[in-house]
Amino acid sequence: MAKIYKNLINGKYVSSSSGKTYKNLNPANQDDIVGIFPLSEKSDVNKAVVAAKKAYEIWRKVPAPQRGEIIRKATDILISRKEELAKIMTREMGKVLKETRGDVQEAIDTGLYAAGEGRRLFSYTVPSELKNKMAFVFRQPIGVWGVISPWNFPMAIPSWKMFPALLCGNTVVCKPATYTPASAGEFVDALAEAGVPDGVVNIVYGSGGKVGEAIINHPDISGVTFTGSSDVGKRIAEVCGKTLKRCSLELGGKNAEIVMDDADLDLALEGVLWGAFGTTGQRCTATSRLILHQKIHDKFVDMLKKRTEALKIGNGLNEANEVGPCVSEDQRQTVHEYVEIGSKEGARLLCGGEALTKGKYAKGFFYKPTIFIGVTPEMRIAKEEIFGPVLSVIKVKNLTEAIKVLNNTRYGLSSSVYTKNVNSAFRAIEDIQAGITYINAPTIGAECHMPFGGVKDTGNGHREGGWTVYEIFSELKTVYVDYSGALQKAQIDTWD
Ligand code: UN1
Repeated sequence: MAKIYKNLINGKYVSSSSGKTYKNLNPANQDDIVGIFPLSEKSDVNKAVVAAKKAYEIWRKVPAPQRGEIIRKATDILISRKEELAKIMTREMGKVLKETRGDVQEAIDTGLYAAGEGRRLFSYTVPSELKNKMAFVFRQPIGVWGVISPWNFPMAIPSWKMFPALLCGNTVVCKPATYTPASAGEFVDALAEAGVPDGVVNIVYGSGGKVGEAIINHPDISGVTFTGSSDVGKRIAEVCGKTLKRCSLELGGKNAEIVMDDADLDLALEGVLWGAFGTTGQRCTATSRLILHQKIHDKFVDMLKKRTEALKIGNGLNEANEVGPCVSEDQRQTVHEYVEIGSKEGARLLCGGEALTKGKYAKGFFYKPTIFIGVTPEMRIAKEEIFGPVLSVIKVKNLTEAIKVLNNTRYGLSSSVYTKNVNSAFRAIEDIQAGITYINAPTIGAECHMPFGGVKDTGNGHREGGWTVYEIFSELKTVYVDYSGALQKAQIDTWD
């Protein structure tokens, strides 16, 4: 029997107002029903926002260390349920167990950091320009946040957003991706079980068109945090811009790995396999382009082909498999469309390029890991985000050209350079337009206590993760305390 999930509104588990539901199916096996979820509408969002607004008045007054303590308890619950949660996630999203364990672990790490942040939330105390006067700044919450999260990191990303938002004293209304509602649901359950007061965390399941739109347009939502495509991000920014809502966006990527002629090729090979085909290429940090120095190009391509063709594809619940399915038939079709585009553009298919539809693959959305060689920087497969197991290989003459090619996209999230030359490494660090640069490591694998985000169309300047995410979810209050007993005029009076 599939588990029946309900919206969590004001501490109560409730059906959608229409009573409608939808089934969440396993992308590796469409016979497996992961859960049944409410298909909600605007009226459900309205109820959740009323609850969150009311709860905000209580929650914002709870001292941050105590908010942190509840977050720590929720994290303990995630720790104790890690294996079970990873299995649910593999069933609903498709990525292999090793990776879904990592996803839950990322939520755990984020929770532990947030719990500790309850005793920090540092700000500034600075000298005043006048005598007998103190000046300091502290952090306050903002209000009710709409949290709209993607399907590729079904628990990690909701945790990146909700743990810090809550720690700062905000309340939230969360809409998880329709493909992966269970992981977010389990995450919210852990918070409820840990003792978050009613209404502080609400979850409303349903489509972006109905639930997402209702959230971003609601006048009592003070901020929206979204991870997903740049096109949807632009729409959200537009709506938030009209009412001056806070808005943090984590959007697309077209990340590249550069391999120089002096690189450790075996190491670079492991990096590109993991970066390009881990999570079936469905990460915003995925290695989608491989920029090879001409001297090692042919050798590296041979090495890569051999290993890529040997990757084990299949249901992620089987520990032997390395690459799971695409999340949906739509996603698989998008991948295939890009493969057709690449072929038409004149790139050469090195391997893959087709869906796996027979035998043990028949009930899922599997696609062969695919590599194009002979890609030129102007081709669409070199510039557009595909979000699937497709790697475009571009040959270059030197580092200058490699960096130029790497920067030739509207995105700028992650990047990677394999070289043993320290000068090349530092030049690349300085000149690559991306929020994250790895040296001798793949484009994926960001650690949750470090700032995460990108430049150009990858976002709107915010950084999740680490200490920087607390900037997103808090407002600064500047305070002057004048204890001189006299009127002192800044900029006019002097110290004597
Ligand atoms: C994403 O793909 O949206 O660095 C996030 C990584 C992960 C997070 C990816 N820790 O690949």
